Amino acid sequence: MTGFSHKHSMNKREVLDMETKKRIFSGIKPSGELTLGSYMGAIKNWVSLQDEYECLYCVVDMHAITVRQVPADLRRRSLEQLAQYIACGLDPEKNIMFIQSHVPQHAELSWVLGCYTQFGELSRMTQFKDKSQKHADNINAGLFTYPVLMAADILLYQSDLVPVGDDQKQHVELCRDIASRFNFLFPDTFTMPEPFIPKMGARIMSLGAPDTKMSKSDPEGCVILMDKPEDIMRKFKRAVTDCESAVRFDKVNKPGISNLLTIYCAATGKTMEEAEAEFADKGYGVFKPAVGEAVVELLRPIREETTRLLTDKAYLESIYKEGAEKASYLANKTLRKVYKKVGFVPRG
Ligand code: ATP
Ligand code: LTN
Repeated sequence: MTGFSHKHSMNKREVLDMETKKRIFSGIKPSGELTLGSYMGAIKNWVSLQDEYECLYCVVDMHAITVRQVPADLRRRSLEQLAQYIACGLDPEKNIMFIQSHVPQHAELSWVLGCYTQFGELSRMTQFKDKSQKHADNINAGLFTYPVLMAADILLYQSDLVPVGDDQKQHVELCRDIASRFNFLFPDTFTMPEPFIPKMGARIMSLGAPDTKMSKSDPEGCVILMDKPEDIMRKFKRAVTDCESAVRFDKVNKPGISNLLTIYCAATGKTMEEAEAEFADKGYGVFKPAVGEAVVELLRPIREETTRLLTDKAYLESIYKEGAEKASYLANKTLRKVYKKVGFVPRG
């Protein structure tokens, strides 16, 4: 499946951009609804990088099946997630947006890289340890080799930068280890990628338990992008705080308030000093609803635009089809090089 005519789907500007701009790859798995955490930790950054870089943003559905999914839900969420990428401000004209399973080179490179990754390295991954505890009845091989597929995602496109939240740093570091091992054996194969982690919002914590990451699997502590305003307000009003009354950033002693301040700053664009000054003489009763309102206003246009886009399935299909074509063209260049280097006979 690797004879390509995809060059034809790229115009001159796109080809030029690919030759001059640095490359970005990132993805989110459609294993649940997108959260405020994934927006502030990842997507917000994607949007800010789209002009300066050549970006590929992916719906990583193959990663999603490392935990059990209901097939119809996975299909629906994959499309919804693509619509949400666009609603968050990613321009399909500027970025290559696609669905991972549409580009078979991800799985192909993943197999090769798996043969250059050690069992011990994968055993040390904290996400694997967490997920195996959470899904003790289904510790499958895919869950274990998950970071190898992620390394394939990144290296396939010779990516320079990988914008992710803090929890993914370890996976990007493993990807770098795999790339340098491979490059040592087979020089000049892969570009060495760097993680790009935001200063503000790298790790948004659960509203109910501010010592754990906000995650889609915790409905009350987590705000999802499609939440209605009244749900958002309820979640913020109930957010866990502490028994003081001062609104000040202190991660160790005031994790709940510090998390709310971080969310407030990321939602409004204010600095921490500005936010602290704004609420200096106000109690939590004023502060918590103010954070809720800032998030309601941030998410309102995203929710409305997602709903609108989902009524236009033909448009979404045209985006992911074109995205997969362009991605395949780029992916194939790397895959051919890798197959040659490891000693596979060319198909001719
Ligand atoms: P799960 O809990 O099922 O593993 P998740 O909620 O961590 O999923 P992903 O979809 O895997 O979400 O994450 C997508 C991106 O968003 C990643 O780059 C991740 O680092 C980032 N991200 C996710 N949750 C947060 C968070 N709470 N704070 C900051 N960034 C986050
Ligand atoms: N592992 C990531 C999702 C992911 C990803 C990637 C992120 C899969 N492939 C490539 C950046 C680059 C997660 O669990 N959030």
